[in-house]
Amino acid sequence: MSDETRLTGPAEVCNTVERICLETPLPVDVHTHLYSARFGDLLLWGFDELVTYHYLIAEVCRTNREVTPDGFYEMTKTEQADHIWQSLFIDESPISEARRGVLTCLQAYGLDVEGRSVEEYRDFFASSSVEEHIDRVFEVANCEKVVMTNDPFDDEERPVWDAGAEDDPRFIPALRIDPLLVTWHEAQPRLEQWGYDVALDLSGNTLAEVRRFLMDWAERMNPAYMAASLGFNFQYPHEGHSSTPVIDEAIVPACIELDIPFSPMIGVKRQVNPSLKLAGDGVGKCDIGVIERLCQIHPDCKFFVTLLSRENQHELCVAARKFPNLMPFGCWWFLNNPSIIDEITRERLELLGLSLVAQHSDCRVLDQLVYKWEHSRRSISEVLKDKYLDLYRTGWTLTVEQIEQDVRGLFGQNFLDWAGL
Ligand code: HDL
Ligand code: ZN
Repeated sequence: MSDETRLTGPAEVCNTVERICLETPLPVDVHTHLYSARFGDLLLWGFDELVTYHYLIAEVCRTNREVTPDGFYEMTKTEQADHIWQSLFIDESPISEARRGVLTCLQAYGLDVEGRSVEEYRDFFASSSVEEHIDRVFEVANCEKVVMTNDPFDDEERPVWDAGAEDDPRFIPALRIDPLLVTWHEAQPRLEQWGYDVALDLSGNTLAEVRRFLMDWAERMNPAYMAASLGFNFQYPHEGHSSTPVIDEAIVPACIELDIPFSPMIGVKRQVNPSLKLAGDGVGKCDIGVIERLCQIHPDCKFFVTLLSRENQHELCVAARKFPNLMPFGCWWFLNNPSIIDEITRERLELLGLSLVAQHSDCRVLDQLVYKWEHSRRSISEVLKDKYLDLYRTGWTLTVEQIEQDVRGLFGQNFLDWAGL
């Protein structure tokens, strides 16, 4: 402790915590939908992609009811962006989190937000190559690495993996396997087509072959974890449903053999409004018992979990107290808003201390790495100020170095250490 920098006084505690939260390099953003440059158009970036983010599509379809969702999707990307910009930014204050985020990005790039010139914004992005812009975004966001979402069932993505492994160390693969658990009836014929001896009724060698499929893709991708987004009503165990033996006999054994976590992300209520397409999903409260039973039945498997319902987040904290193989992460999707990040981060620190990953961005557009983390850093900073002040008031000695270590952990180092990466 002798050569560490002790904090003396509440103001210094608060100022130091804020500085560290805003300036700590992000070790890893543990869940995104970003891709490295080699994936081509799968990587979304630039003004029009920012403004047509599916969160903003949902907002424009409720705000400007003169254009129906069908009418919106008939527009070109540029027309969609112009429509959203006019309806959600010019016609009314862009006060929602997803709207404010676009402006945070423009400001971070040094663009004239007050000028409101879409032409200037489009020209800015057009003047960079994707490689240049990736470098810029990682620098502005002060981010070291992101975890992708890589789907072997995606016909656009699979050929990129056929061409070789990921070679940009900033982009860590994650093996996304929803179809194995959610739409087995669609996954089975595709696995068969790819040479795996699998039957719809899971008979014969099916579960060993699913495990071989997972091991083959793990060989190709070297994923940080295996993930699946599961509905709010997902059951485990689920009597008579294919998902349970697929988990028990294929996914979990493969994760244990690979020594990587399985990441069930639970709570989506799919397509509550199908006309909104990707923007049409809702949220439902899941049975936390699914997570408890996974952790209890498979104590040798690591479970890296985020849940979509606000109520489930508190239950997840309690479950994590019971199972050391359970690591909660992020304020996912509809939870990724300052008011809820605040609540979730407080209850996590109060119940778990620092053994968690406070946030992920879920970015679909490269530029969101800038705003989602700028916003989250500030939200988390406000919580940590209170928590470290509480500690300070007990007479506990606080040091800059300890807080730096704590924050780096919360921002993703805890995942890298826990997953052995
Ligand atoms: O399933 C997921 O990973 C979700 O994050 C969905 O992609 C969702 O559409 C999303 O983008 N949430 O932020
Ligand atoms: Zn996601």
